[in-house]
Amino acid sequence: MSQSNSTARDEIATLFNSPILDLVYRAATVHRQHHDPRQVQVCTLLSIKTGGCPEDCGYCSQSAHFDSGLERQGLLSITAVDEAAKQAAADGSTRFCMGAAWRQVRDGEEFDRVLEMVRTVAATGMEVCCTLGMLNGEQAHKLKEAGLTAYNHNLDTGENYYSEVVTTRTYQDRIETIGHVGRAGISVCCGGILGLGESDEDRIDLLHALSQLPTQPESIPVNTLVPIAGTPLADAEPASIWDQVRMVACARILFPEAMVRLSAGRDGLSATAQSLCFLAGANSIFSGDKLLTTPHPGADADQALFDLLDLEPRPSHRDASEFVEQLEEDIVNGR
Ligand code: SAM
Ligand code: DTB
Ligand code: SF4
Repeated sequence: MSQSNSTARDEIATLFNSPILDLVYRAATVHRQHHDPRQVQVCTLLSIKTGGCPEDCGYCSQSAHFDSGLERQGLLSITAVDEAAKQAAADGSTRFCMGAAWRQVRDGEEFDRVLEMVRTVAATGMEVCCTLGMLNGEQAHKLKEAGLTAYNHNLDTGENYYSEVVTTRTYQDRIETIGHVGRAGISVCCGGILGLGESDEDRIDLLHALSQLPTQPESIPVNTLVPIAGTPLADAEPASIWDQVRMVACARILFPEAMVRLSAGRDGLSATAQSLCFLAGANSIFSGDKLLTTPHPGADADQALFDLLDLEPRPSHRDASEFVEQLEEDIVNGR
């Protein structure tokens, strides 16, 4: 690690270890300088290919290495995706994310169908995100041409702890895919999971790794483990609400312009706990009563929460090209 990298990590560690109320206050201030705090983006997630994944991510219901009892589903039809996307747009979502339980994208009929799905969703006017596992530069360009806004590929945890959770790919594999995504002009959605048995040092490493990515993430999902029976992490010690608030606040301070997405694990959070996360800078949620495979609060509970807190669904985030322009402007101005 170079001197500047270790200095940056020290600064992140100091931030991470600051008293929680100071951290929330600072994050809330940054949040208000860069975003309208009343607006929370509502996104929809659709599993376009479910289960039977060759990877061994120890938290995942979809890995073929563990018996979670999940029913497998082959790649959906374009019609099914079109219907789900139109429904999501009608329900007020402004971002539609399609997830496939693949180790990597393979060229051929299925990838061509995914490209068509991207075109179909883009036609609704929503932002389009995909999470399909590893991909190469050419595949990233094809997705960009089809109209993809963002690609989700999480680092999940710190590099030192990663091999305790996943053995079928490396941290470097993840970073390479993210590099292809950024170079193709697709915005990077990259975050992690809390509650894998990781230490605070691993969480600081994750924040540091995010800050060192070849393209800065425009979107940072903060997931909390939804324990899945049959997986190695089924009985992991749950992350506390303070762990979640701390991670959200650090992400907000370190990435002021990014969307910080309160993602998996929201089903277990009270309205009070979620309010703290919004105060600390979370400004996006997934809607619906199911995430990819796990239960989620559902539209009625979310509407009640928005009413309670006087929140409103945020319109579409600017597109990737505007984001890249902003980054270039920031670099020129030394920000
Ligand atoms: N297969 C793709 C990949 O490897 O990137 C994408 C799908 S995967 C479900 C996307 C992310 O969901 C993972 O990186 C992880 O952070 C999160 N995730 C998966 N299972 C989870 C669980 N049980 N609880 C919380 N988050 C989970
Ligand atoms: C992300 O970081 N969180 C979302 C999205 N990316 C694809 C998915 C979470 C999946 C949670 C587990 C499940 O429902 O299977
Ligand atoms: Fe497969 Fe993604 Fe689940 Fe890992 S997280 S097992 S790559 S679907």
